[in-house]
Amino acid sequence: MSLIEKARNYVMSRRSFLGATATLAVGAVAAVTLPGCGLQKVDSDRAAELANEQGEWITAACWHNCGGRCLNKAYVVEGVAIRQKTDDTHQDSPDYPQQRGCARGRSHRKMVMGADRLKYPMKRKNWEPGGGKKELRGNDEWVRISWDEALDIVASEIKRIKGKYGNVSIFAPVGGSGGGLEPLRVLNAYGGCTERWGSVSWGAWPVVWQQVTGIADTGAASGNDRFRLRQSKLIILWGANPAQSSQGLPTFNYLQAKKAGAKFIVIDPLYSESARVLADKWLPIRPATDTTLILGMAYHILTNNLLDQKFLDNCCLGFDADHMPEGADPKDNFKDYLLGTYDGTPKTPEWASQICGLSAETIREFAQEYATTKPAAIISGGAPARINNGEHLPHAMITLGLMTGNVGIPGAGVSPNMHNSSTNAGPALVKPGNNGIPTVKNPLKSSINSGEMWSAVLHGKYTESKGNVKDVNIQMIWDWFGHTINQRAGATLGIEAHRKVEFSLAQNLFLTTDARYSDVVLPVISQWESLGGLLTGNREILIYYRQIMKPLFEAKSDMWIATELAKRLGVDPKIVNPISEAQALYNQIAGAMVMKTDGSGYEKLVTLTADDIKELGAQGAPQTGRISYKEFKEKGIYQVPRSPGDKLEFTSFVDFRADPAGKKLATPSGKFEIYCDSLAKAIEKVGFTTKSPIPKYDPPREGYEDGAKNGYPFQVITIHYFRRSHSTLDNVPWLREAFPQELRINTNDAEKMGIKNNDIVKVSSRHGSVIRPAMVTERIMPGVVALGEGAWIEMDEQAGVDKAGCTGILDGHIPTGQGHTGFNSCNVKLEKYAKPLDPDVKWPQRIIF
Ligand SMILES: Nc1nc2c(c(=O)[nH]1)N[C@H]1C(S)=C(S)[C@@H](COP(=O)(O)OP(=O)(O)OC[C@H]3O[C@@H](n4cnc5c(=O)[nH]c(N)nc54)[C@H](O)[C@@H]3O)O[C@H]1N2
Ligand SMILES: Nc1nc2c(c(=O)[nH]1)N[C@H]1C(S)=C(S)[C@@H](COP(=O)(O)OP(=O)(O)OC[C@H]3O[C@@H](n4cnc5c(=O)[nH]c(N)nc54)[C@H](O)[C@@H]3O)O[C@H]1N2
Ligand code: SF4
Ligand SMILES: [Mo]
Repeated sequence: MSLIEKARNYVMSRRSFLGATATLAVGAVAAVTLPGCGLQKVDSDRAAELANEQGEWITAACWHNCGGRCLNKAYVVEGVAIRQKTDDTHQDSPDYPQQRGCARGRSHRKMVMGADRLKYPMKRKNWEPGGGKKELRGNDEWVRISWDEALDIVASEIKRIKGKYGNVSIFAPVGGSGGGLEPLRVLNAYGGCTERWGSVSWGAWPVVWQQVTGIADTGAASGNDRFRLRQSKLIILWGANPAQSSQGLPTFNYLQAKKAGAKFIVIDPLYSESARVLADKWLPIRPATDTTLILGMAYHILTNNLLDQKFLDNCCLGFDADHMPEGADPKDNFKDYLLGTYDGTPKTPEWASQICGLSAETIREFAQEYATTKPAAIISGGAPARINNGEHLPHAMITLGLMTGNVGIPGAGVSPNMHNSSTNAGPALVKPGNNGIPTVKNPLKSSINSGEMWSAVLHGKYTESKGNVKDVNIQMIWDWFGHTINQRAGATLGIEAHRKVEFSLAQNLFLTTDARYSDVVLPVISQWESLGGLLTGNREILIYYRQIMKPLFEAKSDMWIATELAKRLGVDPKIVNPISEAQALYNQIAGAMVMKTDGSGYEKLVTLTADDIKELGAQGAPQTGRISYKEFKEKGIYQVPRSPGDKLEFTSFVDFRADPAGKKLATPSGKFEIYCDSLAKAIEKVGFTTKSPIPKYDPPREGYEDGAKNGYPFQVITIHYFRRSHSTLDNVPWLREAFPQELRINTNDAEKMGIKNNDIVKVSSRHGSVIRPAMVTERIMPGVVALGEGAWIEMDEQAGVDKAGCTGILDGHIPTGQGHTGFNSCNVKLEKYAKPLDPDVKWPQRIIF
């Protein structure tokens, strides 16, 4: 009997023991977890047994929005992954490194085959058309239902809600991690829906970067590739922690730059893992105050004649009164703002020090070092800009680089270069083809910002644009490939909103927070159970992962669900699902392109014979490419050969710097815009807050200044965490054990409050409370606490606290700026919590059937 069959039988027998329904009241799952459940039990029992059996190493997807991308291989016996390993396709070397995975990737087996996988469609016991006892969402029992019943319920609720309220009442808040869009295909083909908009990821970077530099791509197009980085003399990691948030290769690449002589300065409230590995100097700064540090530095640079005046004159708009755009008030230039000529406040290091917490002396020294070391690179994560009304931060940071001319030179630059392009900026050197599935457009123009979506559901109003408040009556929420309640600010309102609507639906692999507060839950397959696909990562790699196992239990793909719903809604299934899965995969492989070694353009990557095409089960013509299909399939990766000095190196803005008049930037002035009218107008148009055309400090809502005055003496930062990719993988017991979800608090603060290591602390913001054990450490500055984002909400409704420490509970539902979410501007107060709390690794898993 195969392992999967055993697992099936095991779970089936438990199910009959438990009866046809199972309870998953909040915090009451203990009944179903006793003897080590289902797959994991069988998995561990059989792993040793199968260990010597002949299997195959197959490239397995590591498909999450994890900030890296590595080669992940599974040893598959009888259709079961019994072991994992990472890249050993070639010898490791600094110039041609292996693409090695992290602890999360190497634990994937425990997620995909987790005992808590959703196995069958389910409905809430007290559900009725229109909602039934809606207040029971999150506390009701689950009833297993057939796929037919599940799809019939979903289709009839969609029809009913459309008939009664119109398509606009169906809310499909597309995920932050940019997952599949299958539900949108069917909804759009059926008349449309209301969507969600606004970056929940890169903070204020995207619109600022685009308007000020003219480049739309925020991450990959900014900075240096890994070879050019080795030319840097000084690398400033400004609120960037690649060792944790760009796992895989980047830290290794930074170490090569360090070996080549770069000095590292880390600016971060935390003495982060990256600081530990790389930093020559650590500058602890109060969260959400970085703009003041930059202005203080800029003042020093200006008043000490450290400017690159020629670069400013030729390449930038708006630095001083002589370089302002036509029609603008000359008084509104940046130089006079720094000097305080008209507002009476010079932005001196002393002024900055009061806000950011670094001494004026430190600010001067840092400014002096930055301005006199060339080339120097400022590399920022999203974190310092992930603050309310924070557009001034990226604008000021870019301006600092412009003032010293540290831009457009190999090894220099200012960039939000993080995530999987970290340490390796530049156009993709290898990329997949288009899968050939056309998008289905939403006929409605209805979309609500993340910072207003829950209040819109609860109160029926949202901002469409400046001065344009619209009514909306949301009656259905459909969550998929995103963790909508958990991963957005204002999670308490998210729960209320889910309890208010007439129908709430989730499709996922697990009983996530969204699923828990839904009426119907649909189990989906993981990528390990799909036919396969291509994954991009850093610019040098393309991963080809294949099917590891057949779909587990009754899990189905998102596309299958959308297609079946289309049939029930009278929509042509061909619109929703126009080509086979095999054809879509083939299209990506056949269309994959690789940069020619001389950098002059792309050529086909994969040679495909008629037999290969047949094996792939697709239609197409044979073609010649750089590598054979067999090699691509067996290695599961193509990695572009590189060497220092090759024609594929990259530094942004080199061409522009060399010829500013000929190679203009795509901004209105053709230059970098320190005075950026289009940015100010773009922000104003959104309708939440305004921004000056120059980078003026504008204290963020719920930033440092706001909390100290109002009874919230601490600031919380919500960091991307080792344990998981956002919320994904949070349920893997190995990872829970290895990386506890702790509240980091400074030793002096803890002492003052009588808090010791592992004491349970209640953290409260204006928006909600969580409890977590303390990790008392000198590796965080006083006045700041840190909590990893992504823990799955586990409400103790009586006490009004989330026991898991989900940061979405603490962060406010606050729309500002370009409509991004400001997760790192949040004020909290702390108190010792009287009741004990078990480590979350000991909590029952969310197993229903
Ligand atoms: N392990 C892990 N890695 C991930 C992810 C994940 O979920 N888990 N998610 C990925 C995704 S989608 C993204 S967008 C990226 C995000 O990547 P980042 O934004 O770079 O990651 P963060 O952990 O939020 O913050 C980086 C560092 O900034 C510091 N910081 C926080 N607030 C401030 C501030 O106001 N000023 C300064 N100077 N520093 C500050 C933090 O202490 C942290 O050390 O991470 C990616 N990588
Ligand atoms: N407080 C706070 N919150 C944050 C952040 C922060 O710094 N602080 N960071 C933010 C950032 S940078 C980002 S990018 C967002 C990420 O926000 P989200 O995208 O909402 O978060 P994920 O945890 O990545 O959610 C992915 C979900 O999709 C599911 N899934 C995976 N594969 C499939 C599939 O094939 N089909 C379906 N239907 N589901 C699938 C996973 O199980 C998981 O539940 O979070 C943001 N949230
Ligand atoms: S960094 Fe991402 S892709 Fe790489 S192993 Fe970890 S989770 Fe997987
Ligand atoms: Mo993100």
